[in-house]
Amino acid sequence: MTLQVGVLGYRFMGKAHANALARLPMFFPDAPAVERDVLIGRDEEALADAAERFGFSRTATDWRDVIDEVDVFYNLGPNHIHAEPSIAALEAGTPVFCEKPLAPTLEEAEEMAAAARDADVPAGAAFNYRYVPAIQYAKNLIDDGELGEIRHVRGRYLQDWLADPEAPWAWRMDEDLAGSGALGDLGSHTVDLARFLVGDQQGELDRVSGHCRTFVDERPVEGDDETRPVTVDDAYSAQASFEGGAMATFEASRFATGHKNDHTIEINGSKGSLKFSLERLNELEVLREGDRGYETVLVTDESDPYVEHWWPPGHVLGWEHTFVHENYEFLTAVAEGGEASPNFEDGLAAQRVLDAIERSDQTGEWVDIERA
Ligand code: SOE
Repeated sequence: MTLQVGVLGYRFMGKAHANALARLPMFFPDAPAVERDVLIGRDEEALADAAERFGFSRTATDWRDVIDEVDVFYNLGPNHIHAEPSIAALEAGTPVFCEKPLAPTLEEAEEMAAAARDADVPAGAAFNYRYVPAIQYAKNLIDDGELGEIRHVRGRYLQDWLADPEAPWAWRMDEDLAGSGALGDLGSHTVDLARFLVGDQQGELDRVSGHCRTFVDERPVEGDDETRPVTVDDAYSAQASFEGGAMATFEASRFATGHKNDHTIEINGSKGSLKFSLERLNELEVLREGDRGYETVLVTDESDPYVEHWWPPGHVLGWEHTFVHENYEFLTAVAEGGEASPNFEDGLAAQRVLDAIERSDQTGEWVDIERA
């Protein structure tokens, strides 16, 4: 059976996922067959152009008209439209793949996770960085006990696209549309990676102290004389603890001059350590027990996660491959009736951390993170 996929959103994420769907039959022959059926958006002209370029059969300007007609629904729109269409799809028994952060608010994330619990179909949260081969390699090292007991997790996600105060206003700067700023957009990735990598050993993050800051609170609207307020954070930092006792520090900024898309994570355990940087995503720096320094492991061998599907050793992969891998896993779960990973519960768990960081920033106190 060919899965008919409906995709809401045709800009950055629409392009990334459409590319992944197009690559699947070529590189993952055991992936379920999919048809890029319907592309959903509001601007008819832009939509028609995107549908042609991305290989979709048709378009729709209202998700309500097609949600019952597709086998899988991808929600790649801005954060404020994650909840309603995703919940409607789940209630119709349609599997959903939703971009991160799961929702603008904890309340909506809870409603989405509740809808996913009630539905008997996969509900996936699109945290693509779990699907970098070097990150999967790191997870295997930690699970095999190579790092011993984890003591520290240090994650930061740095960008600089807002350092210029004249950079134009966008939906990502509006609390009603995005929920939060660097915190939700970038911090959700780091929190998810931390949970993914050490959560099996350390449990959930349980306490947090957070700090958020907006440096420029008004921005020009492109092609207009108007300005609009920035109602989200430009940067955040937080310190946190895991139930198992490990300490974590997290940071993200859209004002980190010189950093374009710099996501790093470092983990120190009682026996060893590892360091990963998205700017060198084919590598993992590993320090094992007894070593005097870090060894740089090139994670491009055929035995490394997902690599056998691509090129011979040393022929490096890129950012877009993470989308192919996550689409492969999600669609396989759909076709085989399995569980999506990460799922809406993971999206909700990350959202609980983001919400606690904001509350801590407001009160100036450490905050306990809500439990499931
Ligand atoms: C924001 O600038 C952004 O595009 C995020 O929305 C993505 O999730 C991240 O992968 C890259 O940066």
